[in-house]
Formats: sequence, structure tokens, C-alpha cells
Amino acid sequence: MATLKALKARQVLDSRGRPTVEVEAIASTGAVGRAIVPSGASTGRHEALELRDTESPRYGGLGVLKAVAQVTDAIAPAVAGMDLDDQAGVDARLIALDGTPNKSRLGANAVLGVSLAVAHAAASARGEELFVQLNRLWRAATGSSGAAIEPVLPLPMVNMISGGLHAGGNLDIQDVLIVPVGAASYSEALEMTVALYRAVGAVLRHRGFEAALVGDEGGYGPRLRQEEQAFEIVVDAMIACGFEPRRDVAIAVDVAATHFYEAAQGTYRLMASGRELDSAGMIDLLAGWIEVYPIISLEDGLAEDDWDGWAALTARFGPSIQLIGDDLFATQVSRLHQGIDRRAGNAVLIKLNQVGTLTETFDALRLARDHGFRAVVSARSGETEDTTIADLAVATAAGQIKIGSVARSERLAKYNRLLRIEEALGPDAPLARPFAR
Ligand code: 2PG
Ligand code: MG
Repeated sequence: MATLKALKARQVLDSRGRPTVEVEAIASTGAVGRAIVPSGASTGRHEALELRDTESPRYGGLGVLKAVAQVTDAIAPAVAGMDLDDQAGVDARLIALDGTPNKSRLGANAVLGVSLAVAHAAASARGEELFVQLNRLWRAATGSSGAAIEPVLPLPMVNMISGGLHAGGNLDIQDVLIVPVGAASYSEALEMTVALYRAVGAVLRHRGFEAALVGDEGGYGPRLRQEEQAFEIVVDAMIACGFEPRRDVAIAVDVAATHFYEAAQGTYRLMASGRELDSAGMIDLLAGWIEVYPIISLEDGLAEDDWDGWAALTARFGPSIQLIGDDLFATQVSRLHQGIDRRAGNAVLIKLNQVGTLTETFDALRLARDHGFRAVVSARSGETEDTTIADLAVATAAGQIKIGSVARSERLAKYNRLLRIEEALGPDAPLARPFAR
């Protein structure tokens, strides 16, 4: 049995050049596990708290040296000597040591760094791939020893055109993405996606837009005036590639509506297209898009606390369209429970740092699975070379993954990790089929 000998932590930089926490867990065997924590821009109100050095002038107050100190001074002595395979025990100790509902004492960035580094160290001490260790933990967490849960490659949901807080001042919605639903394997899905990404660039240039500008997640950031233009450009690109819209490739949208919702007036204000809508009006706008374009998935179509709107949206489109709660659920079991009870949404976005430990992430995934909610494991807009989410998606057979576009190496690191996992799983490595064709 390998135990945790020591923890090291340091401040490193993410894809936006902002500080973030890196943790190394050193096993009694000498094996080392390393993890780097990501960071969002369109963060929801219900997410766990990222500890930052707000009062320091260094890095404009975004430093994470306090969180780094929490790892070495507060957490390390509390978890030293623990069994590295006892992920649930380590995470329970982290949660108890923090003692707050949103990880605000230790910082979710400190806590998650440790939680993930421990999983990496456990895998490394066993000489196994991370997804194998995570699959073992997932089986234990779901109590499914008999009915084996085999690792499955996730279908990617890939950013083509970015707006919102990720691409400064063009569209109000955050991402127009594609899902290569017709792919037979993960590598084919990736190849189709790259062809489409290039084709979207060509269509943009052809229409006189600047295709060179890319957003935080590598999606193109042209100055479009209406959401509909973005959908048309993506459909044109599908046709240029010889793909049949909906059968081969479909559209997914992350509306990220929380960020243009004016809570005081109860209105959704889309600046680029000059629309001001109440909840019912926003649902009608989404309905218009769904009717005309090959959209199969909508994320955060409404704001994070617009529960009644969410219930109405789900009653209208629930069976036919995937309705993902990101800011709505914030990977929190308590929020997801509410969603299940109120019939709000039918899928959950899974972001490790919204909740802060691997075990709580498993809890959210298990609750989703037990209630027929789909799960999409997601990166953040601020990412790094860390590829843990690729292994997590495979290990838990989540079915879908959202990493960003096929540009910028913090995104490609994860797509490439999935290529390696596909190879490790063998020639018939299964690709998840969350959507019927
Ligand atoms: C989202 C994510 C990733 P952020 O809204 O789904 O695209 O963005 O990390 O900024 O919250
Ligand atoms: Mg989102």
C-alpha cells in the first residue's frame, strides 16, 4: 500500500497568463503525481471559491500564493501518511478541514489541486494509467462491482465560434459548438472536427470576417451581429465538408445566459442583436433557433437562478434536446437534486473546480446517472497542460467532453491525451453514443 509522504505546491500560470495552483503528491514509494487547477471566466455564483491574493499588487491581485500556503501549511500535515488509494478518505478530510460550504477557508483551488494530485500519485505508484485508477474509484463510488462500468471514450463537443466573456464584445452567447455525432471512433470524431474548424475559418474569410482572432478557448471570434449568423456559418462549413447536418454533425450552444441576465429587471439583454427579453421571450428565441438549425444541445439557455424558466424550457424541449445546466448546477449535488425535483434541465456540466474534490465530482456524476441526466465533463476557459479531465471522462463513461476548440495547446493536450487513451484501450475502443442518429 502506497501512502502519501509529502505535498509540494507552487504558483504556475494558466492559458490566460493568470496564476493558478500546481500540486505534487509524493508517494511513500517515491512515485509522484502532479495536477494543475483550471479557472473559469464565466463563473457561476454557486461555484466553490477560488482563493486569490486580492490584496496583493502582484499579478494584479490574481496571485494564488495564499492557496499554495494552504496546501503546504494546513493540508499537508492533515493528510500525510494516508493511503493514496483512499481517495474518498482524503477528500473527506479535506472537506472537514475546510469546514465551509464553498471551500472558502482553504480555497477550492488548493483543495482540488491536492485531491487530483493524490489520484495521480496513486496511479503512478501502481504503475497504471490515471483513467484506470479513476475507473477503480468510480466503480467503488457507484458500488457497481458486478455490473462492470467499462471505460468509454467521450464524444467531443467542440467550440467553433466564441462570444460572451470569452471573446470580448461580439456575440452575447458564449459558444457555438459542434458534435460529430456520426463519427465511428474518437479519432474519426477529432478528424471531422479539425476539417470543420478549417472550413468555418474559410467560410468566415469568404464572408469578409476576420478569422484570425480566436477566443479564450480557441474558437473564432468574428464580429457578428446576430447569433443566427454564427449558426449559418457553421452549417455552411458542414456542407462544404460534405457532412450532412444533424446526421453527421450537429450544433451545440453554450448560451451562458447568466451573464446577460439583469436580475433586478428579470430580463435577458443581448447587446449585439439589441434584444431585451423576459424568460418566456428568451425561451421563444431559443425555440426559433432549435426549429431552424440542427441544434441538439443547449447549455445555460437561461440564468443560474431562473428555476421557473428552466422548468418551462425543459417541459417544452426536454425529450428532444439536451438541456445542460452549468452555472445552474455548478457540479453541486444539492443544486442537481433541485434540478431533478423541479424537472429543470436533463444534463449536467461537470467541472471539477466548481465543487473542489474528485469525490464530490463522482457524487454529482452518480446522481446524474441515477436520474437519467446526461453528463458532459468540461474544461474551463482558463486551462493548462493538465489533462486530468480526459481520464475522468473516460473512467466514468460520462459520454461527452467539452474542452474548447482544436486550437491552443492547453486544449490540444486533452484531445491528444484522449488519442493516447484510445490507443491504450485497443483497436475497438468504444466511443460513447449519447445521441440517437
Ligand atoms: C463554460 C466554461 C467553459 P468558463 O461556461 O462552460 O466553456 O467557461 O470556464 O469561463 O466558465
Ligand atoms: Mg457554460
